[in-house]
Amino acid sequence: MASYTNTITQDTATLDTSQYAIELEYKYGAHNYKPMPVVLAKGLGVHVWDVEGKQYLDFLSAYSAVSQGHCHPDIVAAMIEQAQKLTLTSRAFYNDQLGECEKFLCEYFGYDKVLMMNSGVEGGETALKLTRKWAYKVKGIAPNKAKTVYASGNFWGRTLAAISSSTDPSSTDDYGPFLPGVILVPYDDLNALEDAFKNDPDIAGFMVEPIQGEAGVVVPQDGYLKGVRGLCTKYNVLFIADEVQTGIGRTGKRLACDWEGVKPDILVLGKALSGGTIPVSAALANDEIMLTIAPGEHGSTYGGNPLACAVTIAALKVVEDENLAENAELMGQLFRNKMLALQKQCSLIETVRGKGLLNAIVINDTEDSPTAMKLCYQMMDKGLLCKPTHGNKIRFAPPLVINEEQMNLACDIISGVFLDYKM
Ligand code: IF1
Repeated sequence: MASYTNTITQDTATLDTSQYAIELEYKYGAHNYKPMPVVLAKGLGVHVWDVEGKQYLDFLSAYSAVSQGHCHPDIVAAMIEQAQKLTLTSRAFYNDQLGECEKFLCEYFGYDKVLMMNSGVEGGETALKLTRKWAYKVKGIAPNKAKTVYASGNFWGRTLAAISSSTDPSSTDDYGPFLPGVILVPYDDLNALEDAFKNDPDIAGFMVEPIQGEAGVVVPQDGYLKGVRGLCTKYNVLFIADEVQTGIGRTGKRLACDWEGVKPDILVLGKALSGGTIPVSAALANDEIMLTIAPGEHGSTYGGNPLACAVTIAALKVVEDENLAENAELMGQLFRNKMLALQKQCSLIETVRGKGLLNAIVINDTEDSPTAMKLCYQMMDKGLLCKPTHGNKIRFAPPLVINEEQMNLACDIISGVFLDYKM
């Protein structure tokens, strides 16, 4: 492990392997991230290894994309097999994988149709465009008047449409002007949502994360999603669930919406849809919504490419074959129980929260304090990788393939670091 430096200090040829990789990125890459100083070269299951060969438990799993574990053999095999046959045709022509994958996705998640894209933010953008088409063609909103509601603290990506609904200055500062037609309501507040719906007949959709990830794993009260479903139906507003982070077993069910037995009108998926191999996202909806978009009106060069399709089917089969949602629920309970026990001994911990294997510890300190980051550095030294979000919150989201022994070891590392920490 190398220390972090802000400048190129010496001839790169004399640096150790980690330091060299870090300085290369710093010199030639945009500075839009500030990674922790660990340079990873290999991954398998819940583990990753740095260039010096040190092993770590990965408790970030690429922001929940690597739910099936790093380099899952079934997913990699499907990827290699398809890569040797056909990778990309564009959507100017049919390919022999797309229909199979679309059928698989529709049957798996229970929708009439799916529209495949690449990154999560494109999935969200697709949902938003579908919402607008539906607003004009089905709901009957006057041209260019449609609005969409979001919850404050939301995160759905980095494009201008996505940050137009953001309440986080680090996402929005100096990027204006923003997309109009955005209404914000507090998260987990059904009264505020109903007030918004009641006061504006031009509202076409409400896009919401069933658990807010970026905001620090904010779990709404039981009944919130049911309430959202009820209000959206009552006011003829589309319920768009952003399950890019919470979907595909992460929270202990196939979808986080399944916890309350609700079905969104548009479901957005990404991340674990391809198990961390290549970017794949999707928006699913029934015909009344999906068929409002006609040929030529939306798409992407890579969306629905044969490689993505083969990988997606393999990645979802792994989730079923290995009962990853059930495992996430069991291992998540183990994690939270151990961390709640730790909290009794450790005043640093304000809150332990989460569902399945999407969890966070809120540190008893201000948002601008370096405590959470220092704790993460110490856990890294001890062989566990995780990262703070919004200063004083640490997210713990390992691959869903984690077993009890690995979880116990991780909890021992976390407990040791918290108990030894000196302010
Ligand atoms: C970054 C956090 C996670 C998402 C939800 C859509 C997207 C995301 C609920 C867009 C993406 C990311 C992207 C990553 C950091 C990250 C993140 F740290 F911001 F909070 F996961 F928790 N909906 N989340 O969480 O998906 O276009 O990125 O594929 O650095 O931006 P994408």
